[in-house]
Amino acid sequence: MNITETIKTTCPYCGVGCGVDAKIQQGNLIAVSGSTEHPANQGRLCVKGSALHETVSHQGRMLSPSIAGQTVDWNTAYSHIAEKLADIIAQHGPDAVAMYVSGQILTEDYYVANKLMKGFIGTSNIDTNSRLCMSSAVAAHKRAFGSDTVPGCYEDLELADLVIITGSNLAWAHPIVYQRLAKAKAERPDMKIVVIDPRKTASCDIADLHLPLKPGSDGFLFNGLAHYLIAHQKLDRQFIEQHCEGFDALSESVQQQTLAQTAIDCDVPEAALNTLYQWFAEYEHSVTLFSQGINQSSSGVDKGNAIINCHLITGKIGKPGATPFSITGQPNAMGGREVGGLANQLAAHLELKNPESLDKVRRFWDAPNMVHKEGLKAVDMFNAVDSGQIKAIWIIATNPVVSMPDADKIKQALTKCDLVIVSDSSDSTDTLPFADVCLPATTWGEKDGTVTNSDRTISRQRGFIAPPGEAQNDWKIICEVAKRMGFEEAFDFTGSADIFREHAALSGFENPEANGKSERDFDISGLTSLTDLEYQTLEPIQWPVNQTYPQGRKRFFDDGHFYTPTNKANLISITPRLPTYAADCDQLILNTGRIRDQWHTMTRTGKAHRLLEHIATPYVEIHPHTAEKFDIKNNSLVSLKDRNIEYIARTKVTDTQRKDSLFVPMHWSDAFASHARANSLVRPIQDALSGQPEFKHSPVTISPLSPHWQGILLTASDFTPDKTMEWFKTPLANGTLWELIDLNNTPDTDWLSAAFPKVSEWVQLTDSNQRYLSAAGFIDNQLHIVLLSGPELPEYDKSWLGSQVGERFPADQDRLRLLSGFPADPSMQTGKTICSCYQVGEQTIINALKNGDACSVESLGSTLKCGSNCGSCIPELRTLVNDHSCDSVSVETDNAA
Ligand SMILES: Nc1nc2c(c(=O)[nH]1)N[C@H]1C(S)=C(S)[C@@H](COP(=O)(O)OP(=O)(O)OC[C@H]3O[C@@H](n4cnc5c(=O)[nH]c(N)nc54)[C@H](O)[C@@H]3O)O[C@H]1N2
Ligand SMILES: Nc1nc2c(c(=O)[nH]1)N[C@H]1C(S)=C(S)[C@@H](COP(=O)(O)OP(=O)(O)OC[C@H]3O[C@@H](n4cnc5c(=O)[nH]c(N)nc54)[C@H](O)[C@@H]3O)O[C@H]1N2
Ligand code: SF4
Ligand SMILES: [Mo]
Repeated sequence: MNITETIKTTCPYCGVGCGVDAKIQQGNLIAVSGSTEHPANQGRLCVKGSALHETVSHQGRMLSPSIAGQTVDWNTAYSHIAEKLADIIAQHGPDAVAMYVSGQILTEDYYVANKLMKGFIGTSNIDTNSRLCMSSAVAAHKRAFGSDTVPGCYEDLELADLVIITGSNLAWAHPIVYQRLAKAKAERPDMKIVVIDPRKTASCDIADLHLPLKPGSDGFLFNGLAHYLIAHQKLDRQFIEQHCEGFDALSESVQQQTLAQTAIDCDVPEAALNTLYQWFAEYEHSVTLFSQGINQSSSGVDKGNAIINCHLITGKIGKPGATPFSITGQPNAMGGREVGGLANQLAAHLELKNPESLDKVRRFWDAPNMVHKEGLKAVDMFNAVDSGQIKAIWIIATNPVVSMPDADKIKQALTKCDLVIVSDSSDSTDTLPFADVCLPATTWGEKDGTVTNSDRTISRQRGFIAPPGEAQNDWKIICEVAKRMGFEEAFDFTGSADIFREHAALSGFENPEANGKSERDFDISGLTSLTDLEYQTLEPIQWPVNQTYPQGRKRFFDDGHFYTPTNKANLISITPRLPTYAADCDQLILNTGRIRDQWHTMTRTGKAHRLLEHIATPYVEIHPHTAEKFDIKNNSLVSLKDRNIEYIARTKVTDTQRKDSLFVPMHWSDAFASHARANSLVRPIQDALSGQPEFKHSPVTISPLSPHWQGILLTASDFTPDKTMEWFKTPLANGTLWELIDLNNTPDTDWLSAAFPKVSEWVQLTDSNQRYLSAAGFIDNQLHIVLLSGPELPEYDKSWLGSQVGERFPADQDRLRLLSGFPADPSMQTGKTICSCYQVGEQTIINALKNGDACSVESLGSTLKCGSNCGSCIPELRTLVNDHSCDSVSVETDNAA
């Protein structure tokens, strides 16, 4: 009997926090769709979310605990860790122990990790990858509001008349929020959207104005806005007087930041800047959404405050359609903030620096070893591992060898460390080789708990697949170690519901509600007495949840009440400054970030072939002028260098990039390319206030590479490139595609037969100088390997050639056809995949547009289906429509998915 069951859960990728309906048949996840009743997505899913069922295979999963490479049972692993940690603490004190956790674990996992470290082991050396993500925004919120509160909600974007998107590529990084905004804009075309980003990104597709500002100059831009608002008297005087402090100092500090000066500082046209300022002054309903282009900066906190200042002095906060909006990246970045997962935070939005707060938590936990000072922030934490000050580090759900700045130093630090414990679901991250103890964790689809998204909505992730092998829940692993360290009672939780209740109770502990306000913003005391069943069936709800707001609260600060000692917001005067490194004649500035279909270090999205079709290999975006200056061509190989560290990828020459900077994706690891870990190049510069690294501005040099030969190799079997070769690897549905680059040796064929000893029949083509070589190898007539190579990367049809691996080729002429790289029938050529959901290629789309079969994004959707599922490719479809559509029809502006 095939019974299909639908389980309601939450997407494990970005901070939008979409509700997912998971269809289960006989214990297997067979399909996913967006939950129509979830407030974040209302039925939609982006391309990553809609490929979730393709990433849950047990292939590549870590299956059992191991110590020094030897498989052990859980009991041995727990006891080993507990004993080792106890030894280190006894000899060197609790600060010799550290945990480095992640915004991708559930609130319940996070809560027990923080409790163990800060109350029981007695060190604040627990930090999280959220340090790399939104710690600048957290610090800016606390300076301005006295608490780390996100004032608004997603609906505000739809209600606004002006949406400023700065330092965010919303279309690719928060696709469903972007689609909601695009729909609102389509329905109300008068609504204004402004994108502020040095690059012209896919998010500019719906923008009325794009300001390609000088990298890192946002502080000048928002101080310039404050100056404009003050000079033109476009202020909410009453709000300033009743609810803000520091106005005079702010006015004074922005005095020199005139429009003309700001245009120079930001290197943008004065008229464009004036338009933005006028709109902000004019539209009461304005939202400024910001993300990593603001946060990941040596002055990220100041930039956040410069943005918030503009909203406070105009009273554009706490009202429908009016708010500053720091959007979170990871699915549970917000939950991490609730439990106090950063080294300078305490649980439940209590202050680590405040002795009274510390005492509250100590009493609530009955903690024997309550901390009394802040711990080390991520970059400093790994420096302390490197210097030997930290002797044990437990890394949970993050891959720092790829994602931390100065990533080669992380390798070095971990190599020296006495005890490295890594809890991960994957069996092959770049960090795992440095672990002494490897712990297999359950992951999405297997674990139960809660996550909180960008607009404070708490949603349930539910488990519905049996974990593979011995994989165990993160909360359980932490609690078992804690119990063996002598803390049985405090960690004797029966399940995630039990932990959640304690977390909710702490949020309400000595947090009195008076006149409809709790003393602390984070208060979910209304959820303290959920039964297990109520927890199981918990519907999404926005915090706070207490007596005043039993059903949650959409907006904070609508009452002008802030969480500072005076209950007034602080206007923070900042001195804008450029990034630590500026471009000079030899150096360029390296900007890094995300692509549409990959998630971070690719341990999960790298498993879904569909998600590798949009962009399969790492690249360097470079402006045509810069390319010419350095004698670099499009799609050619280049080397980026800094401090003798090299990064190798192909170029995308494009005028969407500024002349002074380069962009590379952050995602590639040593598992997918020989030299394309962006963070090996990124310098560990931090914001002094938040400790957030400056990932967007590192100095590099660029030079073209001239390979002796290069090519593609498609194979059904395992293959390891020679150590002297450079390579990019792409898993395909029925094999693996390797791009091989030989910078040192001339081509020869011997290695090929040596690499594939089982291949019995070969066809081969080469020229008289042996500069070009194409070969195909067969086992029992079945295609096993194809190589196409030459001085340049050969052209070929990836989808077609990829689909031939494993097929039977008895006839010689068909075998030779393979070596051309293209199908005999040109109509079968599809080109690069644009729509991953329906696998529609660029060439197919261009043909349809040229033939007149479609003339708009909408008609492409009805003829080819592209763009009609998740909608993530709509910005690219629009570009193709603009470039190739038959002239007679104008381009429609409907952005709805
Ligand atoms: N597809 C996908 N989506 C994701 C993720 C993913 O890995 N893949 N990760 C999630 C996570 S954890 C996060 S934190 C978010 C991040 O989401 P975003 O912050 O939107 O992503 P990024 O691409 O890192 O950076 C955003 C933009 O900042 C711009 N920028 C660089 N320097 C400056 C500057 O000086 N000023 C301004 N104004 N802009 C600048 C970059 O050019 C880039 O386009 O994405 C989340 N969503
Ligand atoms: N150059 C550059 N670097 C960056 C950034 C940038 O913009 N530019 N952005 C930074 C930002 S914002 C972020 S958030 C980080 C992200 O960087 P990371 O956190 O390092 O990236 P992930 O690949 O998401 O790592 C998550 C790991 O957890 C594992 N995992 C998945 N589910 C579970 C689970 O339930 N339990 C356990 N124990 N493990 C699990 C996955 O297999 C994976 O190895 O990167 C940062 N680094
Ligand atoms: S926008 Fe996409 S990745 Fe983000 S939560 Fe929704 S479905 Fe998941
Ligand atoms: Mo992030």
